Amino acid sequence: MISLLILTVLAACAFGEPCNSESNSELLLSLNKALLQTLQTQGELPNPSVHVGLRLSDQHNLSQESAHLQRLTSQLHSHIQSSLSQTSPSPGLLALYLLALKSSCFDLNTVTFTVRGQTDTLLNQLKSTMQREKEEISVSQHHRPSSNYYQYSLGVLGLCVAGVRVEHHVLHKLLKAVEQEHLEQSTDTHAMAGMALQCVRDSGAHVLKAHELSAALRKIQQKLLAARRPDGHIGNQFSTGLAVQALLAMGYQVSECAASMEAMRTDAQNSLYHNPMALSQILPALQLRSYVTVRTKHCLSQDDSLVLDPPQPEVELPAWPTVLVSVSVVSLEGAESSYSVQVPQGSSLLHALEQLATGTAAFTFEKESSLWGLFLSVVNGEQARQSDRRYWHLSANGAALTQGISDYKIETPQKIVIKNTSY
Ligand code: B12
Ligand SMILES: *[C@@H]1O[C@H](CO)[C@@H](O)[C@H](O)[C@H]1NC(C)=O
Repeated sequence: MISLLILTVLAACAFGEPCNSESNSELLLSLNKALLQTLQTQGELPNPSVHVGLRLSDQHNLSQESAHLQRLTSQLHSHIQSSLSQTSPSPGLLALYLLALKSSCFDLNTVTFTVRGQTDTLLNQLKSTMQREKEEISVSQHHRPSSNYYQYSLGVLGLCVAGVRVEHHVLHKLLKAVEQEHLEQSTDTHAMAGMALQCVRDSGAHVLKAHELSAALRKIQQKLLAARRPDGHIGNQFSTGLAVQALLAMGYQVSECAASMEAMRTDAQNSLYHNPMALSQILPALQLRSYVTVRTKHCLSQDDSLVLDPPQPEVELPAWPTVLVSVSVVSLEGAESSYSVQVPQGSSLLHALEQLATGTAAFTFEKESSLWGLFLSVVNGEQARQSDRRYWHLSANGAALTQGISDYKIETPQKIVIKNTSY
């Protein structure tokens, strides 16, 4: 007994103070400020996920949040408006927009789009997009929506937090997909599906489906718990936030000192979460909160104390030594082309690819912007298209990258493989 006690004390000393609430709140404050700071450097489009992250936080800067809300209802709104009249709209983006508005207690009934002379509310647009996605699942060979199950789940969550009863068949398709394991083998997707289904259950709108709902939720919880890694992450560093959010929403006890929470705090201390999307998904989890709470969010007596730190003076970086990066491109037919390039240590993969394209006529690439940053879409003139369920998969020394081309940094000599892959 005594030796056990000594061991425990020794272990606590060896790992430092494992869960210090004072330094935790300091870390939360700095992440909250970092997320607010991203509003300053946003690209052309305001990011609805960032808005949700800010709104679910304890501390606020209300004037900056309302200025951002304004940008969402003008710039993001017109972006979605034009996508509605051209391509099939992304249910995930519609839902994120809705979540952002709802998290600011904005009156959803006043939000409308006019497509080919027809005016309809955001809610109705999301409903009809989900109907189309539901039909796509029925007819598609692999039982998949035309977007993905992550977005399908976001769509269900969006309708649910808006207080709309999710159409029976739309819900049923998600329940079936969970049961028959048609969801992508992704922790993020299971987490989002879990939040969507938990929201539906909390809203009490589908009493007839209670059994199926419980079974699906149990299965998702099992999947999330099975994805826990020895280092505390659930899935990888960028899915842990959503996974913790989902577990919390499902009523699973996640304590302040849980391994998953410690893992995210360690990542944050190592400045891993500078991507605004990553920050926006992690921050609610670190405050033991989930997207499902948007459904019952009130905007009364809010804190208004968050002030940005003065900008840090730019530090002159020393000239880094260069490292050799070899890049192999594997085309659709399986043909491999290899190149190499020297870049300063710490360069992004994007920078390496740009250097390569400048020096090597045979290598070209194109990128598209998304909420996560730049997505590599075309290499050597070959497009890996989402409509064909293909993409350019990235790996370094045989391990899949967990970041995209603009975030991934080259620290050591390595072999990057860019492979046209189906999913
Ligand atoms: C579905 C999905 C994919 C699909 C997207 C196509 C589709 N229609 O299904 C595919 C399989 C193509 C994909 C690819 C990759 N993905 Co992905 N993906 C997701 C997932 C599960 C959902 C995205 C979504 O639909 N969001 C909803 C809509 C509304 O938001 P959106 O931003 O407009 O969505 C688009 C972009 O997110 C884009 N996209 C998807 N993944 C990535 C990754 C990066 C780095 C970028 C810039 C864009 C991007 O595709 C979405 C649909 O068009 C997220 C999970 C999450 N937590 O967000 C991971 C996620 C975004 N992906 C991730 C990664 C790492 C990748 C890859 C780099 C993996 C690799 N080793 O190659 C590649 C991208 C490589 C490239 N060519 O640039 C990470 C990003 C982490 C980070 N810090 O950047 C996430 C968070 C998963 C994770 N936990 O690791 N992905
Ligand atoms: C909100 O942020 C702005 C810009 O950093 C700052 O000037 C303002 O004082 C902040 N508001 C509050 C209430 O702290």
